[in-house]
Amino acid sequence: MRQKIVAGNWKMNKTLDEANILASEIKGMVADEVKGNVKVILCTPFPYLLPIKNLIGQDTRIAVAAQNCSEHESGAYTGEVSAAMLKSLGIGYVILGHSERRQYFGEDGKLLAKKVDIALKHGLSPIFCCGEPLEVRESNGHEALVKKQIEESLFHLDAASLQKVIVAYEPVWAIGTGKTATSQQAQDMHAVIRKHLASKYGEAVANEITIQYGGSVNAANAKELFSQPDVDGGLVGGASLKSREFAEIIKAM
Ligand code: G2H
Repeated sequence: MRQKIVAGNWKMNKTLDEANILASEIKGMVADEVKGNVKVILCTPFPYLLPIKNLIGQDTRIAVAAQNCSEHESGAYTGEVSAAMLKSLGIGYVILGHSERRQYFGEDGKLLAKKVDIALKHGLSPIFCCGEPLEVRESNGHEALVKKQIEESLFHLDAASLQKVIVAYEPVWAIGTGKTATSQQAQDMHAVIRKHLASKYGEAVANEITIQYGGSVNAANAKELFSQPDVDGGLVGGASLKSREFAEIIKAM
């Protein structure tokens, strides 16, 4: 059975004190709620990775993830954080290719392929984001664009490496806008992504890949989204900053 994942992408929010409170509330609330095959991942800003990881302790149902890493191994790259550094903290996951990184930091498919490689080299599982902007959806180019994003950054991997990748489909028009894709729109795209992965890696491999939906997931729409057969969880932004709502989303999984 596929791993289900509910990840909270905190983006650039919270002070350390606020982050500690949020993580301990989530830890307390989800303790009895997380079902057997569901993993909760807290994607925190870099400075909070270690404190939040320590706060979570031995609870294997909750993991901590970074929101980005450098494409370089090490060296004179002021302000950057390497995959090796993350691994040395005991971090197991890293978000790569979030649309905000693509949009504000000019990250493209070629660069993301390098980041995917270096993350995997150091034993991190990439949470690889893909998704189309509004004008592409409106001109019906969404399937082609998302397939291209996947080809550019993942299709060079062998099957064993791909199996370590989590895919997050996040339509850009639904991010932080309060506009969610309908559960049918999400399901349709997730099925397209899985089929595309199957065309390269075969159905058995594609069927094992976790595909999360992201874009204005909240306590009210999570159940309907997560009930879709190819939606294996959520990458949650704004609603993951409120412990009670995030716990409701986890319960909906
Ligand atoms: C999409 C999502 C989290 P939000 O960016 O990755 O954010 O739920 O606020 O739309």
